[in-house]
Amino acid sequence: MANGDDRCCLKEVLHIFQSCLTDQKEILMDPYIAGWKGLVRFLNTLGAIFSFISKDAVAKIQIMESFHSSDQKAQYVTLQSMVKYELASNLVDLKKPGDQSPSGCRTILRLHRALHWLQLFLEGLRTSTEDSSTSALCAEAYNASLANHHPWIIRKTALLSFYVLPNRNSFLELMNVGTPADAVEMLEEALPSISKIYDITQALYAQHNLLDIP
Ligand code: 1PZ
Repeated sequence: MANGDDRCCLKEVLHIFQSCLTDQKEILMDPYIAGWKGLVRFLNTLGAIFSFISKDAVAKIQIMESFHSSDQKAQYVTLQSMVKYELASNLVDLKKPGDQSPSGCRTILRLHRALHWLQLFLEGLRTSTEDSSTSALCAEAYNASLANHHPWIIRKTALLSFYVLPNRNSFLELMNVGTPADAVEMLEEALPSISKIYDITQALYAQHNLLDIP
C-alpha cells in the first residue's frame, strides 16, 4: 500500500493530462503518456491485486515510448499527427491482429477506452455520497466503458478485483491531496480536461473509422 516515496499525488497526474491539450485542440502525446505512467503509479499503490491491469497498461505505454524514440518520432508529437502518419503509411492494423507489431492508433485506442473508464469512475466518486461503495462505482464505470471491449474472463477478474478497493473516503484520501472534500474539489477542477481529451480523441477516431481496430 502507499507509503513514503511510493505515494502518488493524483492531482499532479491529472494536471499532466491537462497539459496535453493545445490551443488548436490537439493532444500532445508526451504528456498523455506521462499521465498514463502517473496513473499506473497510483494504481500500484492500491495493491498487488491490480498488477494484471498495470502490466497491460505498462506494456501499452512501452509500445508508445518505442515510437517516441524511433526515427519517426516527429510523427508522434500529437495524436493528430500520429493518426495522419499511420493512416497515410498503411501502418494501422484495421483487420485482424496479425504478425505486425501493434500500431500507435491501436494502442492509444485501448488507453482511450480506459480513459473513459477513468472519467466515469472519478465523476462517480466526485458526485457520490459518503457512504457510497467505491467498488460499486468502479464496476458501474467499468461496465459502461471498458467491459464492452473485454472478453468474459477479463470482465470477471476485473470485477472481482474491484472488491478490494477501500471505502470512498479512504480512496479519496489515497489520492493524497488532503481531506476527502479537498479531493472532491480537485476532481471538479481536473475532470473537464479529461473529458475534453476523451471527446477530442473519440471524434478523431470516429472521423477516421478507427474506433474498432481489432
Ligand atoms: C481503481 C481500480 C482500478 C480499476 C481499473 C479498471 C480497468 C480494468 C481493466 C482491466 C484490464 C485487464 C488487463 C488486460 C486487458 C487487455 O486485454 C485490454 C485490451 O488490450 P489488447 O488485449 O487488445 O491488447 N487492455 C485494455 O483494455 C487497457 C487497460 C488499461 C487499464 C489501465 C487502468 C489504469 C487505472 C488507473 C487507476 C487510477
